[in-house]
Amino acid sequence: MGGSDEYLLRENFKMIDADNSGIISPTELQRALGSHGLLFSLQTISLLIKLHSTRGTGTLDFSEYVSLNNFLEKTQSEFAKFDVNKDGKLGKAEVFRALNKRSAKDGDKPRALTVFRSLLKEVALDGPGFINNSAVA
Ligand SMILES: [Ca+2]
Repeated sequence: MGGSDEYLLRENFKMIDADNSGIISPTELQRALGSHGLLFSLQTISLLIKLHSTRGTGTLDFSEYVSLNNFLEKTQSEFAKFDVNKDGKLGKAEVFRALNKRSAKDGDKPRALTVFRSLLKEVALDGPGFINNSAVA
């Protein structure tokens, strides 16, 4: 990660941290992702946070946010690979294929897989799609 990336990440962190508390709460993260068209339930948001919160508080400090951001970028590029008809959304068949492929991967933590599944289900079946390149950054 270069210096300017860290600068951008810090700016993003500040924007998401709406009440300037220095940590990102589940509702702050939900609102931030929602403003990019990524509408997740608080339940999925909490799973996402739990997966990356090394302090186990249910909130994200800056370094935990960086880890979440990397996860989302990786997930997004994986989603894009499964978007076979390139319509920017994952249909049910594409989701099914994605889940099967991911399940077969070695070394995947069960918790990461659970979160990946929740994300896929929500964006693919209810949401507007996850493939917009500007969605995460
Ligand atoms: Ca906050």
